[in-house]
Amino acid sequence: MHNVETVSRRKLLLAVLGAVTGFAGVRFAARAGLIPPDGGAGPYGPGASLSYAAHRLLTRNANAREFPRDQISAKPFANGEPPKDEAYKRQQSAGFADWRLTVDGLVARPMTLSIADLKQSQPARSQITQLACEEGWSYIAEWTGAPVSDLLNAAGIQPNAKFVVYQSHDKDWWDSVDLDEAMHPQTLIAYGMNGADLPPAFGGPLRFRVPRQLGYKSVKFLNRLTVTDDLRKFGKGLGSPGPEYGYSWFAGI
Ligand SMILES: Nc1nc2c(c(=O)[nH]1)N[C@H]1C(S)=C(S)[C@@H](COP(=O)(O)O)O[C@H]1N2
Ligand SMILES: [Mo]
Repeated sequence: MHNVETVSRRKLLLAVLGAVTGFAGVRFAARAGLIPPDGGAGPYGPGASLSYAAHRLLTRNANAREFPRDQISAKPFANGEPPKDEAYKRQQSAGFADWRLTVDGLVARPMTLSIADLKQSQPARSQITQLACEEGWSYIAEWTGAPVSDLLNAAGIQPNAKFVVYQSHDKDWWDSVDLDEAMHPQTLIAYGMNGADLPPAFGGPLRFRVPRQLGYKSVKFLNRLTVTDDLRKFGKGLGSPGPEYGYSWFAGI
């Protein structure tokens, strides 16, 4: 694994040069893992690739801001409603005892966990962070959950793994992050919010919470994590449905 120190400013400079010098530079950036899987297909085009490269080189170990308790929003905004299908409603009335999270793909030990299993097998982490929607609104809440890194380490990540794809009970919603983001200590599988169980309106019973990126990457009603070496194997191959609609795959803030 590279880190900020070894992947030096020189490489960043080269990547920047690549962005202005064209093909050879782009090939270099691709080899160094500095091009997002949507290839900067979003509205910002190559600028989005440059932003990804800069984040990856300079902020790999940086944390999302954490807030003091008195900053927690009194009225957090739930964007949308919980799923309306019978299967979800049945789960909800059973207190989500039958909810399962599957971890599969490039792991040594694929697993399927209930929420009780998840709480019991993984240490809990809490953090007060902001959820920021691309539309401009945001709120601050305390999130509690299992770090994705702990869960993936328990499953045993295979050496060729590069991304984690995560899926929702909401079939149209899925997304992915690179392994740096997945293994970052603030990236959680959240089951708690502001000291209570994560409410359905906010993605209960489980949510992928990735506070270093925009709200749309924090997929609600989470039921599956798949470790992969290649995002082209999923959906239309752009890493998430977002880039099809003009949102960039990498949504670092
Ligand atoms: N399953 C699912 N996850 C989702 C969404 C959704 O509609 N369905 N909306 C996304 C968007 S665009 C944002 S900004 C946040 C909103 O989170 P909130 O409901 O906690 O405000 O959830 C994201 N995760
Ligand atoms: Mo959003």
